[in-house]
Amino acid sequence: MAETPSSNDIVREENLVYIKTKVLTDNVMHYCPGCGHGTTHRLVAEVIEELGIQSDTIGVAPVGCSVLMYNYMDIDMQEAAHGRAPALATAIKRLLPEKYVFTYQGDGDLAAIGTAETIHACNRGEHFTIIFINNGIYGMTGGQMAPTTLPNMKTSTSPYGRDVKMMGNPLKMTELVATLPGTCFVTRQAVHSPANVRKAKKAIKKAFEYQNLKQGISFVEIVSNCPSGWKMTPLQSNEWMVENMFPFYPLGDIKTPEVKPEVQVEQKEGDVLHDSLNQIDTDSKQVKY
Ligand SMILES: Cc1ncc(C[n+]2csc(CCOP(=O)(O)OP(=O)(O)O)c2C)c(N)n1
Ligand code: SF4
Ligand SMILES: [Mg+2]
Repeated sequence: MAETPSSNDIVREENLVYIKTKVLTDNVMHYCPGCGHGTTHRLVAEVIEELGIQSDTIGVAPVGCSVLMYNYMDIDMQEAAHGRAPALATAIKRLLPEKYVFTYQGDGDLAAIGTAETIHACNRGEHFTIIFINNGIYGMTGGQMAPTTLPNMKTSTSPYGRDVKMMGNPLKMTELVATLPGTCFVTRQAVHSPANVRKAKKAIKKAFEYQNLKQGISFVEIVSNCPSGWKMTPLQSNEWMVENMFPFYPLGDIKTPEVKPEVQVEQKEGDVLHDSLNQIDTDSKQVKY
């Protein structure tokens, strides 16, 4: 009878299919099982590693479930007061324009308390990236209704469902910022399936690369789940998200930049970042407003 292989037979370099990026620390993330925050952190970290910008990137963490993001990313990060991340990122990018600067914000942070900061930073055309995690709820504080909560969606403060007559309509921040002249790349992605994870990573990478164009904010919404706040298993929450969130928040690019020859980055030999920037597909249709 053949011997059962031991773990030493299997755990070998040639059998490796995945290595955790060194831009993520070894700290165990506190997120609930199945939550999209963890996957999105990984994608941001992988993009930073692939672009070779670990020591040139400064992130701004929000208030919300991802408040401790700086514990998980091995890069310089700053914590902002609730909703104020775009204001802080503005200061950082203006003082250190050679750095890659991003904010990472939930929907309560970005679309409720930080609406003004978000809209004004996008309208001014600051040159940083916003990663926006839209799970339609205030996850951290117990699942209260957010501006992004869907019509009829039950939350702890709308237990009979969001009645739009009384509670107002959900706010589509991503479509809204796309109308502003200060945004250059606006896209909506998700991370619930391998195919979507790949697309989301590509979008995050482009968003970082577009900072070099100096044409304004690059804005990536990730439609995400909150299994705990939605009171579902991770699997149920992903199915619910596909059935209910995606029709209201459709995935795809909303605005892509026109790459003008005069702002194209000068190519340096062996420069991975600039190589990939100049390969960016600029044929995608630009939405005009
Ligand atoms: C000025 C202020 N108001 C309210 C709070 C309470 N608070 C902390 S996190 C949060 C909601 C976060 O929701 P979201 O941004 O959607 O992040 P999620 O937890 O869903 O990822 C609120 C209201 C606070 N910390 N500061
Ligand atoms: S409460 Fe929701 S958003 Fe927060 S970690 Fe848990 S699943 Fe994620
Ligand atoms: Mg939220």
